[in-house]
Amino acid sequence: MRFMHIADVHLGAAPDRGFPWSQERGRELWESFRRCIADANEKKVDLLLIAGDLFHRQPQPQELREVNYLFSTLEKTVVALIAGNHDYLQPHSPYLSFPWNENVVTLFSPECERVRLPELRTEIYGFSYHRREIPEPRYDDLQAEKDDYFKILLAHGGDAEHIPLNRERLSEAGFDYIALGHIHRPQVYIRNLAMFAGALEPIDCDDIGPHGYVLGEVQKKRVRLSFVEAASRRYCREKVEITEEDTAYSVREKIADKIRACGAQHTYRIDLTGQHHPRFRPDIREYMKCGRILEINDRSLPAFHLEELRRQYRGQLIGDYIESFGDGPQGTVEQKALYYGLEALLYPER
Ligand SMILES: [Mn+2]
Repeated sequence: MRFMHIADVHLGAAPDRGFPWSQERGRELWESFRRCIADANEKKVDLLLIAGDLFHRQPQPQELREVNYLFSTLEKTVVALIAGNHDYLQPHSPYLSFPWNENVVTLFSPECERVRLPELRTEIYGFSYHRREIPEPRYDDLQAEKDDYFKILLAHGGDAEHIPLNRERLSEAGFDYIALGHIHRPQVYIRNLAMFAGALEPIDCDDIGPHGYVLGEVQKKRVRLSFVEAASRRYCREKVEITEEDTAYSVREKIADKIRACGAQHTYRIDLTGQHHPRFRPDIREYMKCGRILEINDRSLPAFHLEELRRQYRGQLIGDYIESFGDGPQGTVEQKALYYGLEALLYPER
């Protein structure tokens, strides 16, 4: 038996709100989901597990028709689905009344259900969110039945407001695989047993690193897990170091080079570090045009040559000011005070 585990697709979201590519990014989430379904066919996956938050908010009936159409293109795959905290089941949720294709199994009860798939000798346990938050550790008391079926728990949560998880309890609950959703960075939660698939596509700038899905290969109740990168973009946080020689244009070139090297398709937050010429001013607005950039933080410091300045201005205000810091500034606050003060004294016209 081969399964694919995805989570947190967040269809209906438009990430990077306010940036020119935000709408297009919303379409990319759909496109990534469509590719995933095509992969499931190509890889002859028996079971597609969706561990909550397929939608970013309440799904519209038309959106469910699209999703269901994609499910209907699966040649031999059974789909198992729960609702998470974003797409939780309100009393009149279109999720509940939707006429799903026959290969779709929904675990939409607020209480744990068990679905048996005899042709796969597999059993799936799980339940859905019916409210936005569930602070109770609802997975702690689950126990799988003992028989020779492969037991899967489909679960969503892992923080204080969304079903806190307990590693020990989960590892002793008798499941053979635990398909987790909610935490957006893909990660192993319990070795060979529980994984967060992570968001299929990264949704906000904290979802750094690769994103995709988990593939599982089951043989005689033993599972081999692998992660497949499937997202079309990543969020990256990169440093660009400035030197005293740099000018506004050379810094722009450095940023453009960095983005070229790491991949122009990705979305960036850039930190400028190092030391700039005391009279240099970064042109952040211009630099933002170098790629898909969400934010540029200038953390560079002016390259003051303190010894030289102290000698040059001995007995004058500037010399006294430097000397008032003793052997040098202690900590970042003093350092900022020294640099701001020197800037004001040396370049009062600014
Ligand atoms: Mn969630």
